[in-house]
Amino acid sequence: PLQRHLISDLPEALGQTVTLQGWVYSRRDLGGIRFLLLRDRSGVVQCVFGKTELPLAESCVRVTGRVAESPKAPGGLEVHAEALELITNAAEPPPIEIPKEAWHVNPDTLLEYRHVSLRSPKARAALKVQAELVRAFREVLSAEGFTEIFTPKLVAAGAEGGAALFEVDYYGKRAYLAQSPQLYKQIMVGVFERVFEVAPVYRAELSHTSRHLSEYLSLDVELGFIDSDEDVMALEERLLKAMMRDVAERCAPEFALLGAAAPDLSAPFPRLTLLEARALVRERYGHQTGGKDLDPEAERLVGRWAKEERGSDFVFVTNYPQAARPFYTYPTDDGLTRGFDLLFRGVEITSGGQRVHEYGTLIAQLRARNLDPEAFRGYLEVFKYGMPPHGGFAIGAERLTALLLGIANVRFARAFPRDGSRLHP
Ligand code: AMO
Repeated sequence: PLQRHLISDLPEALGQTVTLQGWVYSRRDLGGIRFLLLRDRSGVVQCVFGKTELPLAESCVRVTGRVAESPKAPGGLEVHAEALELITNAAEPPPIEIPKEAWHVNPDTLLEYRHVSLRSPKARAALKVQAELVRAFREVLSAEGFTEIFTPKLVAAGAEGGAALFEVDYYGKRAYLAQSPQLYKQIMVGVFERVFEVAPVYRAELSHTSRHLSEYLSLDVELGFIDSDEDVMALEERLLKAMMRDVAERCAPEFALLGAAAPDLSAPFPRLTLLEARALVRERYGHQTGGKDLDPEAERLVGRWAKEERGSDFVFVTNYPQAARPFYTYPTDDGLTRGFDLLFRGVEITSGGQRVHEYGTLIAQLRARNLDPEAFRGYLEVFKYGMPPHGGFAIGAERLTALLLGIANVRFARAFPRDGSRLHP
């Protein structure tokens, strides 16, 4: 079999003849000498040719040559090519040129040609970091006794109230794409006590914001036998700190490429009740918030306070009013709930809280919201058979990734984003 080197291994192969495989990143003709920039999964290297005909950008090639030092080449190395083999010829030049540095085309064009623009080192770095975040999520939770679950995405009823549903024709009946695994992850607490899921969820969001997708990756957690939402927040803080530390270490090259700063994790995540948060943004920053929730500007200001006063990139906002939370949220006597949000760098990345675990209360909560208990039959039944006090949360993976890496729009933290106007590629 062919002894193939990766570009990242070349520093150890100085003076040796190696065979590389990858894509033609770019080519340059200087008359008697021709340069081919080769890209593989591990990096980029300059290959130097004589009069050889070089294939179109993005063709797949195999290059054999000797590794030499070259202070002027990217990475300080180049390959003096002896042979070039075409593996797959690019049929035509790519619709947009993949740049070495920043893109100079508008973001919509990048998304239109996402199948090609994804090959740029920065686009790839963002998805790589996301993959590592998800891996760390699984590892940390598995080590704490959680079991991974896989719940249906075709469902009979929505769980999240506010958010709009995508309807599907299900053998002549009406079904929906799941907005969240909420009801199923609760049922699964009755099976495993501690569960998590990594899966896409669907929100028919027509609003064009930089933080909403129609399909996003939800990192869901649910655990039983808790005392209150305090246990849930403690778990999430532990989890996120471990994920962030792990990923900052493993993905140091990606962070450097993207100019991203790892968050400061030394301080505990501060907590404010929603009422305190409202008062804070009003009194400290003169911002008036209406509505049931914090608006994006209020979130930004609460995030700023957490950073300036508590040295934290994260802040929990707790005790949301009942009117602002779905029916499954644990209500307290004061009209509030044990439901919380977590903000990261001034943007909500999580909703979570303690849930109702008592059958009668659940029925009352549904009725109070004019929801038909019949639509939730399968879910409700399980509350007759011993559900422990439980709670959990969901992290939006694209928001987490984008905020961590300083990416301004969640669309660029998903390989093929879906939104109100995009179903291709
Ligand atoms: P919620 O609806 O707040 O809560 O969603 C949880 C988190 O998911 C992310 N998110 C989104 N990301 C991208 N595009 C969207 N349209 C979008 N909508 C939400 C956010 C948000 O904080 N079942 C509850 C969670 C729970 O209580 O366990 C739920 O789905 O980061």
